[in-house]
Amino acid sequence: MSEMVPRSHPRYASLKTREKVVEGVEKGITGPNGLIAQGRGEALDYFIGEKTTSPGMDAERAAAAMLLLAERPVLSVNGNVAALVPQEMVDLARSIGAPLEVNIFYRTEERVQEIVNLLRSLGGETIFGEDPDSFIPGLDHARAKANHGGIYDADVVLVPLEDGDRCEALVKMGKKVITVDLNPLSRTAKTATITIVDNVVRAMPKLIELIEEMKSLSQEELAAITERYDNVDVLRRSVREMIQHLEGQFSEM
Ligand code: PTJ
Repeated sequence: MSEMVPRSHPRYASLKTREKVVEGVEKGITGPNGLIAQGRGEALDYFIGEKTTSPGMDAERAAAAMLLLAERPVLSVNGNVAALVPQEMVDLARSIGAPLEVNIFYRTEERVQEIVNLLRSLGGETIFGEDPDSFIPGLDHARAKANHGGIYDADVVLVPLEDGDRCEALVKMGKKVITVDLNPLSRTAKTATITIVDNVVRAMPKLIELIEEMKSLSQEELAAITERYDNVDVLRRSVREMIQHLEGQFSEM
C-alpha cells in the first residue's frame, strides 16, 4: 500500500489504517465483517474531522483513571483491534499489569488462535481466550464465552469496537465497561460506562501516554476524575463536534 499511495496523499493515514484491516482479513485475524465495521468507522471519523476531540480527550482521561483504579482490569481484543493496534494492547496490558482476552463476536477457533499467536509474538504475557471456562449470562453460547481470571472476573473491561448486546451483558454483570467507538449513537456507546468517541488508532496511544502521566496521581485524585465523568454529556458533545465540523466545511467556499 505504501508503494501505491504516496505519504503526501491527504488521506494517507486513513488509507493505511484501511489497509491494516484488509491485511488482517488476509492473515485470518480479522473477520470479513471487520471490513464493514472499518468502513463505518472511516465515515464517522470523517465526520469528526479525523482528530481527537475535546470530549474524546475527556473520555480518554477518565478511562486512564478508571484503569489505574481497577483491581482486576482486563483488555479485550477482537479481530479489528488485533489488526489495528495489537502492539498498543500488549503495551497497555504490561503497563497496568492486566491480562488480555481474545473475545470475538464472529467466533471461530482458528481466528482466536491467530489473534492469540499474534499477541504472544508481540510480547503479550497472560492471554485468555483459547480455552474459555465460563459464560457471560444473557448471551448466546458462542458470544458468551469468557474466562475466569479474565473478563468473567474483571471489575473493569476495556473492549474497543464492541457489540451492543455484549456491552450490555457486561454492564449487567456489574462491570465497568470502557469502549472505543466512533459512533456516539451506537447501543454500545450509550451503554458503556466510558465511551471514547475516537479512532482506536489514535485512542490507544493516547491512553497509554495518559496512563504513564497519571500514575503519579493519588487514588483520591483518580477517583475524583472518574466521579466527575458524565458519559451522556460526552456523547452529546461528540455529536455536537460532528455537526460543527460538518457545518464548517463550506464556510470558506
Ligand atoms: O472480530 P470480531 O468477530 O469480534 O468482530 C469485530 C467487529 C468490529 C466486526 C464486530 O464487533 C462488529 O460487527 O462490530 P460493529 O457492531 O460493527 O461495531 C463496531 C463499531 O466500531 C461501529 O460503531 C463502528 O463505527 C466502530 N468503529 C469501526 N472502526 C473503528 C470504530 N471505532 C473506533 N475506531 C475504529 N477504527
